[in-house]
Amino acid sequence: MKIGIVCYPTFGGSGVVATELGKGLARLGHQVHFITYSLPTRLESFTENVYYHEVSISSYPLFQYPPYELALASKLVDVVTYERLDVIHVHYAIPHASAAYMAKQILATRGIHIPIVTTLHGTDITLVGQDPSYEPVVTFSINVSDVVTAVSASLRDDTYAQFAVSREIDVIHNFVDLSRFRRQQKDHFRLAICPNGERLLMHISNFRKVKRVEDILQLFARLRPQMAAKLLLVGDGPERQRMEALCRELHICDDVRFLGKLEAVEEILSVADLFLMPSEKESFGLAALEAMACEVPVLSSDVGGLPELNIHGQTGYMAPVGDIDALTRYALDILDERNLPRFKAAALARALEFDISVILPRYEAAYEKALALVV
Ligand code: GMT
Repeated sequence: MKIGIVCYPTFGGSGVVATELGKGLARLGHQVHFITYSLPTRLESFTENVYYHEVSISSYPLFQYPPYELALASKLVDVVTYERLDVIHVHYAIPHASAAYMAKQILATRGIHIPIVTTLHGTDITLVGQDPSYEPVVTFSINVSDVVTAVSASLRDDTYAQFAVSREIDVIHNFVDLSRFRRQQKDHFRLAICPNGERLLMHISNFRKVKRVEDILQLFARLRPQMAAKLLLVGDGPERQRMEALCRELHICDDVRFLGKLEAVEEILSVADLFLMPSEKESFGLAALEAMACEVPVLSSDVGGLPELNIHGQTGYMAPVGDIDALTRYALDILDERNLPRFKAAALARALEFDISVILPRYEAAYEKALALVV
């Protein structure tokens, strides 16, 4: 099959899922064409059956906002026509689903009929999509997509609850490639960060407000006097500077390191004892799954799709959003040497259920279903 994939190419779960999916499909022999405004972060090297088409946006003094959606639709028309794609798969509804719909209409006038599969990822539904400046277009483009998938049952239910959508939405959980994400021997990393055998807590995100990084710092400030520990914060984003200031206020700078963006997160995850995800909203929590694949238990909030991944008391714990006392108590429990090995083993066992080999056939089935609708 020839599949066009549209996604955000930057650091962020939806782009990671789209890119790993495309690479996985290519390994199975499908031809995959990525159509984005820059090279997706995880599409680092040449891969057989993978093609990349850059959406170029020409500017003009009249445009305060260059119309990206039109440039994307035009590029889709071009790639579908000349590469003879069978299906377009868009990740994150805004503005990809509506751009794909426009391309589909233009192609139909040329006698080319192509189905659109839309995957909803999270804030396109739970946050941005509900803004009145986008809502009518999001609702429409979900309704006119040929197949719609959501990355958790929680996100599917949110879509039904918050939009005038009654069509079928298939749940296809996110996945991890366990041949890449697995615990590696990185003793030198570990020694450099925790020279005296301290426990290592870790967080990876885009440092948006919704990730509640301040809860992690508050938790760590309470845990630190009770346990020798270090905290590694990986990633960057709008909240980072405020969080650095909070570290100073809480007097925990000596034990906290901000690493910034990293490509090979599986290497750093390999030395962690606990992954923290206290988010206010989280449709799935891909970074938590990647941590579990590296045998790292997860302490998360109990919102959105997190209960579909993190098993309370087994693979880690979940606490209500903002409940720092509970988070601290649970962190101490997981990190207790009598408990840690059991949590680590359960985290890996759970991750195996979300291996790419389990989930990828579900996307292939979604494409078949979409194709059957247009022929
Ligand atoms: O949250 C965002 O800002 C968008 C998106 C992204 O691109 O990172 O994240 C969402 O999609 C991920 C992949 O499906 C999910 O694992 C994340 O839980 C989800 N983020 C939220 O729901 C906040």
